[in-house]
Amino acid sequence: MSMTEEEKFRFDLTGYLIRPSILEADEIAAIVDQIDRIKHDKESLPPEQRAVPGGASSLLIDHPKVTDVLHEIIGPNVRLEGTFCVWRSKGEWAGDLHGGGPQQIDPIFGYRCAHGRIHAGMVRVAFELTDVSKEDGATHFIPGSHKSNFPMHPDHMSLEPGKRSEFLTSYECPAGSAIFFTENLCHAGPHWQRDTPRVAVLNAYAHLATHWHRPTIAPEVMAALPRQKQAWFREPWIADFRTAPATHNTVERFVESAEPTVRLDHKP
Ligand SMILES: O=C(O)CCC(=O)C(=O)O
Ligand SMILES: [Fe+2]
Repeated sequence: MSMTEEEKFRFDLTGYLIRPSILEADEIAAIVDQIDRIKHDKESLPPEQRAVPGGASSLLIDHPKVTDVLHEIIGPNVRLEGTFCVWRSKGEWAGDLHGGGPQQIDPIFGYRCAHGRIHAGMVRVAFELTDVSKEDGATHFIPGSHKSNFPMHPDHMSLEPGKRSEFLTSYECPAGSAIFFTENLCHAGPHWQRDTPRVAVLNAYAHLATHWHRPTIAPEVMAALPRQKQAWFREPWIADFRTAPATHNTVERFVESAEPTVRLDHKP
């Protein structure tokens, strides 16, 4: 299932896109259980499942209904370069509005569309693992701000009730939905409003040639992933010119090699 023309139009116009209900009920339950244990009872999990993207959540690395969108809006060569999970209780939040405007997160991670193709530098995918309503306080967006020609105006940067931009919006979706957004879109993770927690996994994908987040995945988590999933964390390079013709850093080449993923032994 590739991206429809309507989905492309929508993503380009607004900077985000929802694919509802891409996960099955048993998949959702397994990932929710894993995140519950990660946050509240880590020791009950084997070491390789004590963080995303290990264990049940590894399903999300390369879910086909996500990868086909990424290949359309980033390009054929994509890496997964950062991931985290949330168990957000009422009143907790991730932060203020950020991104948006002409400067973009950095030009190399910028949002472009040329000759009918979208080239988004960095794309976040939020996997919502509970039903979400617009009032709950999931990720909020200023639609269109990813290609705004003027810097974000202070009048549109508040999350305070009564002071919010008329353009600020969020989404409603069933559990198991994926929300894609370019990191250049002005967005925020506001205070969670619901009595039951927001349970979600947020992955950041980027072009194979770039690297924004320093890798922080635990080596034991990475080592336990199948080679095909490890390939999403391969080193950020395109071509090796020591061979003729040049060797390209494809998934197939990585899978057949004994090469490690990106270095993971950094201390903060
Ligand atoms: O937690 C959220 O809802 C948004 C977090 C955020 O800013 C991001 O994922 O880039
Ligand atoms: Fe963000």
